[in-house]
Amino acid sequence: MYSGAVAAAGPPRRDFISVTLGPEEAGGGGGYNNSKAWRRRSCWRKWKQLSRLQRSVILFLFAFLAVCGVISYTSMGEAWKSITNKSLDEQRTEQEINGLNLANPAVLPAPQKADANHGDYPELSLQKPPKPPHVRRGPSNLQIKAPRRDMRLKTRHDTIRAVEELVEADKVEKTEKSIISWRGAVIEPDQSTEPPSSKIKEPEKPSSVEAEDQKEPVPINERQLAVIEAFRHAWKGYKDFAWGHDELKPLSKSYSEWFGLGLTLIDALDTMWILGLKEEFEEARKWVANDLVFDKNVDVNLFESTIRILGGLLSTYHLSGDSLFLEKAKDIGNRLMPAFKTPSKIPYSDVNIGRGTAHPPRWTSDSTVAEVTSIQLEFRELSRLTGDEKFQKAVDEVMKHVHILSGKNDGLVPMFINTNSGQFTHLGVYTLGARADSYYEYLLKQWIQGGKKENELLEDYMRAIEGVKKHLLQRSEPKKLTFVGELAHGHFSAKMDHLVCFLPGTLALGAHNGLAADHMKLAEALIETCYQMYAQVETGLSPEIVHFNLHAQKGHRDVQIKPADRHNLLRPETVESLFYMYRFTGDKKYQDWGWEILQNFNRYTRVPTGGYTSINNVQNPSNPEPRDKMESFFLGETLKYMFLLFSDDIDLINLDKYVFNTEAHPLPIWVPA
Ligand code: DMJ
Repeated sequence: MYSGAVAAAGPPRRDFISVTLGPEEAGGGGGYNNSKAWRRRSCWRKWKQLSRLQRSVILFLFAFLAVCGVISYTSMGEAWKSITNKSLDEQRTEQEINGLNLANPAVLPAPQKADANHGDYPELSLQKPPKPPHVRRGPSNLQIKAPRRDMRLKTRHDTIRAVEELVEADKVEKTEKSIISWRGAVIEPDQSTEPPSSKIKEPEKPSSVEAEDQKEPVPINERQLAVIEAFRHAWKGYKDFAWGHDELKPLSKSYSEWFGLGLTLIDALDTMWILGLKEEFEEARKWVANDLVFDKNVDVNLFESTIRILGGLLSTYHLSGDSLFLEKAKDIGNRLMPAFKTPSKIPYSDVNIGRGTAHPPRWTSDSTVAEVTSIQLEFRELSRLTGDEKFQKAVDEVMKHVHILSGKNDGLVPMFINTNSGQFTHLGVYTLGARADSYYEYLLKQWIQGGKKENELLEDYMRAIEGVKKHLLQRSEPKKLTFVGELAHGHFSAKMDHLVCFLPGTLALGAHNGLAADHMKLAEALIETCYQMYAQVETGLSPEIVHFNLHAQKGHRDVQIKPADRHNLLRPETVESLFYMYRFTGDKKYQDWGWEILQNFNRYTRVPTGGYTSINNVQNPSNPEPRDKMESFFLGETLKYMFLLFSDDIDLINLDKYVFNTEAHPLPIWVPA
């Protein structure tokens, strides 16, 4: 209790404070006076009446409240500043860091699950990207809040600086995470993927970087660097003379159009991602965002645009997590759908993507079997991502139809199918080369994509490989190379397209997935043959087609080449198979063979001013007769498989998580092994 009387007698020492406004005090010896001077005097008097301890306690309380005020003001102020002062550009950059969909990002959008949604993935705090020593570990939201004890001692300026440092450190950490996702393509396909029948309606977030998969990046080796150099050289030519067009003509320093859709650029997107070519990727992404328009009155080939454009966009979406690519994939996917409006539901070969009309080639109502049965991986994936079953339904129907169709020979299919009747045509000719090749490849790969449940696909694949063994396998002289020939109306021909060299890789992939071990033996024999198709030729490059020697003749090699077949289009099939063989066996000879091939591409097909060219004559090292064309698959497939072949990192597109489409675009396996 405090009273004016006690106060007048001199303040006793008290250990507590109590303020009572009694009547005498209200009067205060002069009655109530509300003037400022009276109030000031009265306060001052009361202050003087307090004990030293009481004054110290009050002063301490004020000081404490003041420090708290400063702390909350500074942190609120920072937050407020970031909300109100942030320019649009800054906000866009931040959204991009978080993996949101925006056109023209300043930096490559980081994969969504790597950097975004920290709250959803608390395990991300366990990741171990290398950090500068001053950066704290732990979730970024914790890092920004400095411990109160430290903060209390800081002046306002110090406090702001400390917060800035921590925000800066958080930014560094984010940047480093995205760098890791560049090197070694550690983005993993979504582990919880499901076949589209049980579909989710929202587009799925494509990539997840699991904490345990955040390994240290595997350093790039010399051979991989050589591939990067080759890619850059090819890209320079494309950029300088053909930017935004379908194909580079490196000698005439111009371009050719096929569909007018920037085919090379789209085909090369995921290669750039895998090779870690960030700047090139960003530039290409800008083109896709600003200039890639599908609303065009143009006829495109259903198969080619599916495997190159749709496949390229889908895989780039999965690797980068950037939804721009999914939007574009949906757009082209929808525009290709009119192809399936045929009497038999076997699609037409050509679609006008602007008009929404489709038709067969002018001279026939047939489609080729490989074309209608090698678009499934892409359309099935599009269904899974969009939740729209129409894409998968259309392509599954084709497979079901072909599954029961008569006209096969021990699982081997003819090359043509009629879009009206749905029947095979030109019966009696069987090849694993042009027009049938990827039918076999996609039987196995769809089975893998769908989690190895679709038994009809597996049955057809196994039966076909038995058919190959029974009807198409032979051995050459003098080296006794095992090769895959052709059968025409009961007559065997020792002709083998370079295209058939996809087969060793596919067989090895099947064996890796638990199929017969003798498939691997066959793969080993066939890849040796494919290598010899290069090694036995003067330039060390394979021709388009070879004929194998069946009878030992002095001075004759196994590989014979006809004048019409001696061109090389920079095709990928052999390096593709070398890649699979190296992945599954670890035998370095496959890398060495690939290295020889790369050097020969550099020797005979490289154009000094930029780009690589197809050649007309692999038998003439002094004049291989450049053709003046760089096919889009050189960047989409050949160089990508080279880079992967030379890598010792099995997580660089892990084959238990991804399946490559026939244009080398990796798509996720729905239920990974
Ligand atoms: C590519 O477009 C694909 O690999 C297709 O399956 C076959 N032809 C070329 C490459 O040779």
